[in-house]
Amino acid sequence: KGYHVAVVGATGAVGQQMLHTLEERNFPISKLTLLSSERSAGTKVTFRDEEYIVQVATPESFEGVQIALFSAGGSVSKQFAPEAVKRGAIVVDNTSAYRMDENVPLVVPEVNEEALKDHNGIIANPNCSTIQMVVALEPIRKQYGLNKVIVSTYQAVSGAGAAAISELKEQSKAILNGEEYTPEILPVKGDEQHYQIAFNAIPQIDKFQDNGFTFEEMKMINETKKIMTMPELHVAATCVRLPVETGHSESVYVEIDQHDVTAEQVKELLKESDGVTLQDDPSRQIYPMPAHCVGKNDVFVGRIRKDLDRVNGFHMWIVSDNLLKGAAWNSVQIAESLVKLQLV
Ligand code: 11C
Repeated sequence: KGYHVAVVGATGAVGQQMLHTLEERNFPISKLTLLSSERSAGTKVTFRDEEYIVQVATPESFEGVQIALFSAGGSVSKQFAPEAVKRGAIVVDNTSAYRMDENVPLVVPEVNEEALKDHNGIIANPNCSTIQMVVALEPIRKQYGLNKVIVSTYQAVSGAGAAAISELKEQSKAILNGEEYTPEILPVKGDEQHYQIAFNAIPQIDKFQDNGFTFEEMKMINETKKIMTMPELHVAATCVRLPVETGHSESVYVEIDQHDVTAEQVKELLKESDGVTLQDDPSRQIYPMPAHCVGKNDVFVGRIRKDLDRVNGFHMWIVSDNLLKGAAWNSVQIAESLVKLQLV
């Protein structure tokens, strides 16, 4: 017994992690269809010891598919997700194409699994930096109430895809060898200016919006409000790219509704929370770091401390593998929830 599953974008950084996660979780699959854009079609991929050839996605590719995991860019999702739904599939879309559509649930299972019940064929997987933050914020909101979130991110280049990883590696080598290197990809492929990422920090992820925030920052703001069903929540974000290959980090300041909570209580709460691993012991220099969270599904939280001036303010440091909980694992987890809730 199993499901006919399609992975769209099977050769990409996230697509590869999706296949790995489906294997690791032993997801019930009776048939697997691997799809991509024309550029990557024909690539051979091994899954559960069987070799598959990745096919070009067409509307007909989705005949008989029950669950389709999309991660091939927004335009591919716009073109093919409705075709998949028309043919009876449930789509879990890892792009930003449908996230703010009011008919599309935006789901992080630890936070709003129940929202899956309202799906109309498409379920959106949030942005990586949003997912890891809300996994840590939701237990705090439930226990103490939450009214303000200010976040600064320290994001890895793999969030910008495989080409950005190569750019970081090639550039680092060139600079260490004293050679010239012209940046071509970061911060944003289509933008006019490109800047060195090796040995640098770039305070721009995705394109600037008219309000002075970048699109990545607006994703964190709008998606957090939608996932937590808190349109009134005060959220602000500054997103920064660092020369880290994988693993996004975030410095998060929150204000809760209650005034008598201690940092120890917040630590105890997060220690018991689903999907969270607490790594917080300054006396032994224990705190999360991206290099240590790569390959792990959890969200790691540490450096929890009370603000010195605001009785309801707390600071914390949140780290997770952006390709796993930020993308592939959250998508597969949604698929597992669909099975558990008998929605597929
Ligand atoms: C980054 N967060 O790190 C982005 C990547 O909307 O799914 C994820 C883009 C998205 O560059």
